[in-house]
Amino acid sequence: MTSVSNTSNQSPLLRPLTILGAGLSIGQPHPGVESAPETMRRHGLLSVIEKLSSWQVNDAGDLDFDKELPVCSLTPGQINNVLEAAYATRKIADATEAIAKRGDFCLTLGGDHSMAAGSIYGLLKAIPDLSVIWVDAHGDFNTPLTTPSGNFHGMPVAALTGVFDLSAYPGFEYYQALLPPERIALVGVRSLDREELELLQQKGILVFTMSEIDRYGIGKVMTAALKRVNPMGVNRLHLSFDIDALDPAIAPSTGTKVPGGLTYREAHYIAEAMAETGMLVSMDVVEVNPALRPDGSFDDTTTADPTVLMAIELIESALGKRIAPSLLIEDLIQ
Ligand SMILES: [Mn+2]
Repeated sequence: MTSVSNTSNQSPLLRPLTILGAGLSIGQPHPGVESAPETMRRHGLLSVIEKLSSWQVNDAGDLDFDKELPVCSLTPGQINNVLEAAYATRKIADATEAIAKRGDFCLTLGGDHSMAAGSIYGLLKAIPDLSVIWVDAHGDFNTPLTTPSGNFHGMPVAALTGVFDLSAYPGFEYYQALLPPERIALVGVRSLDREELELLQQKGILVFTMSEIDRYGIGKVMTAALKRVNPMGVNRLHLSFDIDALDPAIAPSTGTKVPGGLTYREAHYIAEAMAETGMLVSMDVVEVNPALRPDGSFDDTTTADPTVLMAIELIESALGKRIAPSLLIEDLIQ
């Protein structure tokens, strides 16, 4: 941890929330994604959350993943940087477990999406009934045997649900798959490898692709996804939000762009629907890469990166920001 600060006065009316920077980048090939947590802070993330007047914000700073590790021998199939991934995953998991055990909302900022193999693993150790909505252009359901690239950010859902045994890989001996497949649903997907799709179907993991969103609308899709992962309405919820779920036209600074993504409002609706459950206890925001700015510049002091601003706005929606309360309208519509 590089810094610890408590930026608001303690109040019994405010819910505690801890921001954890997990700028992991070894799960994919593009440098820059590690700088997202600091860039989001510089663009006012903390004050934006405090303005919601619901949260007592604590910033746990950024985890440090630098460690001398031996060069790893070949593993069955391929996980690139496997020892670094194992070390970082454990560090992230220990941090999120501690935050959740304190009872804080845990907001983890990536980093690439491989960090969620750690964040959600740690959260599940503290909150065994946690259910997950995974918003993503991709399935993130490859295994070391099916991956075309060896990039760990394409495997976290498979690791979490135990479709392959991550603990068999060097450094990951500690790891356990703690997430039952029926407690995760994927939303916004539009790019799946063939074997990834077969494995998702075998495991019975529900995938709400962009087609379902086109056909039924995001409202019905979120109702169905939440019903699937939380049928009795009693489970606590985690939102893992990959910024590449949004259409690249509105969130271009990310490493693995796929056309035909979520609109601005669809993305916000997902975050709002999660907040409205009253059960959301944690969130990851990942794959924001400020080094991949649409204009090719690295200077974010003169013009703000639209993708960074989008990520901050989505966090606001997930933490309760509303255009207006909709309670009276709901009575009329139903
Ligand atoms: Mn992802």
